[in-house]
Amino acid sequence: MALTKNKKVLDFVESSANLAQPNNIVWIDGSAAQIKALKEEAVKSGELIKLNENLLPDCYLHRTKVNDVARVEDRTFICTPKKEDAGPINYWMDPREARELTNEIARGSMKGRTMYVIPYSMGVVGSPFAKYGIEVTDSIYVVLNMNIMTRVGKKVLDAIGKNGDFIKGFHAKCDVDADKRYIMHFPEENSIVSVNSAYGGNVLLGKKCFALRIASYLGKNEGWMAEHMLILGVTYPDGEKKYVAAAFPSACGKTNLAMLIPPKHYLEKGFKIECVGDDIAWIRVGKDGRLWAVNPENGFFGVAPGTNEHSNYNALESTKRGTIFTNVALNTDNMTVWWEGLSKELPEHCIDWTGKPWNSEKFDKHDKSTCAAHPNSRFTAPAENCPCVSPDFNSKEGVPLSAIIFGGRRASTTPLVYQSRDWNHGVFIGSAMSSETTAAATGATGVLRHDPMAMKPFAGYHMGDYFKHWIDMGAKVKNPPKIFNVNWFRQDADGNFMWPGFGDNMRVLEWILKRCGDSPIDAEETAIGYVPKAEDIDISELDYNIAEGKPFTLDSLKEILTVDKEKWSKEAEEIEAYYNNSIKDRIPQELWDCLATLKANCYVAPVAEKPAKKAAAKKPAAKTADKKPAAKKAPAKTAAKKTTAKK
Ligand code: SAT
Ligand code: MN
Repeated sequence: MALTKNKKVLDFVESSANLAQPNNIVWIDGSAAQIKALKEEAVKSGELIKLNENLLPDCYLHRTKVNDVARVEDRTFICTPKKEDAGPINYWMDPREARELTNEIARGSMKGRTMYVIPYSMGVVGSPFAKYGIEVTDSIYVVLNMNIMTRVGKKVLDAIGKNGDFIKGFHAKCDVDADKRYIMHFPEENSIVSVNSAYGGNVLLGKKCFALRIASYLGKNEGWMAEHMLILGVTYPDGEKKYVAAAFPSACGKTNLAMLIPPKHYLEKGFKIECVGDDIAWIRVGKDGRLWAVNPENGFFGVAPGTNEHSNYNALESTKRGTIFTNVALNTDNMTVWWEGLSKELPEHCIDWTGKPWNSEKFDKHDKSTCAAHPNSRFTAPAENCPCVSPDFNSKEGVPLSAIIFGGRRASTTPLVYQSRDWNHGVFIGSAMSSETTAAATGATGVLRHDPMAMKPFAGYHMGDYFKHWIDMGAKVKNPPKIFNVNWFRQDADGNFMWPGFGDNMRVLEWILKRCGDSPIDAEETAIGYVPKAEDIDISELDYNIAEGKPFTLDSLKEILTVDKEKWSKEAEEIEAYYNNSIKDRIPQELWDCLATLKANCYVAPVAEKPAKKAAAKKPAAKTADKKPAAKKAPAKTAAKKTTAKK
């Protein structure tokens, strides 16, 4: 029975049903009894496998089809009437064409099946940040995941009220046919359509589709921001709290940073990290002239491989109850789950993520296809399970940000940490981000690609306008957060990581926050921004060895803080080529100015010549100066070694 009198909701449900022709319609009220019954039904049908109730209470395993294991960026479209509004780095389709195409695919696809209507809220229901959605779907897996990842049920319909608006989400599994898979966004119609997939990021429509693609568009129009960022709080020994938000591409360690456990001597002093969010931040200007952020989600959709009690104790604990695992391996001896990196011992009897028997003989550590768990296997865990979840997790106002951090996987060039000179320069740094690709999306992994603000696959409109929105937001805030860039992934000549990462990232966080107060600690001004004086990063009790017999010393730290002007000069060319050839237009002048400064700062004068003071700064000059730069540098394939770690 319909749970609302809102005509727009009723019309949407009716038109969806008319199209997909389900046998019946079930409204998700969010009650424990209804969720329990759905789990039982899914276990009966084989869609979920019930795990050991004593060891993993209320936990389930789900396997997707082998053709459906990650986001499909090349089948994800922004459907704006004008192509240029989607911008040059989004896939675009005409909205009418997109509707016709997906209607054709979805027509009658739910015959003999049930259509579930999920009312959900991104953000705490009733908070000024909250936005509501209705997702219709024929997948119980989607219902149960949405019930963990968002706030679901009747209370959302009550909040939408009789006349309120919402984001329409239509999902139909159809035949899970990869050739007819489409994830369509209609930002101007507040609407999302997803067909022929049943994998997380493609079908949990509250997540990337709504909370990033549609929300980034809404944010631009309404004066706020939707970002691919974790949010964490640092509690100091005296009880003071500071918050940071950090953007990293998918599967680059956001969940690990968000739930970091500081090194022992920090804990002994009384430092604590609290997790507000691990993937998405919605950010608004507060009355006090600062930026305030909330995590619109209610759970974690984390990458399983590599997660263990040392790499991320808090994430692992979060998965111990009420969790749905997707595409991990099943340990049939005790009906628990396993994935590469969970433990050194391999399970004796195990079924891999495709449902086939697996044992250690099958495993070749150089061949991902022999893994028991898919490299992008996931856990969907309630945030409330997390031992370090922030007491501010459900705050309606969110938390004030002291710092924003950008980061990616870079084997060279980018130092461990540096700070922008000001907000606009910080926007430039974010716009110039690049990172090696991971298994979170289909396609090759380990390939260096530009990923501005980690939003390449998620900005719901023109990337140039998105940069402009960042610049405009900075102008609106009296006390904007300071902006930093970090790189946990720098490698030495032998391909070894030079920084331990994980809990030791606390040392970098501490420096970052020391740069944010009223009387910031000193730093070195370099060609690219402010770099720490090596002595100012605490490396005490750091027992990480880059190579056998070589302890981490001040010199090791100095090495990963170096800024090589020659490399940065090439980086500047690369950024210019990206601006000119990929984003093409609508790049704000402020960013061209920052690029010109970078070029000038990295200019290495030929011997006996005077260094040029400033490079030609204006956009047209920059364009003509670099007609065919993209050809210069093919995407670098980096050493496969160790690149899957998510520190
Ligand atoms: O698959 S998701 O898009 O939900 C996760 C990710 O890629 O960050
Ligand atoms: Mn993500």
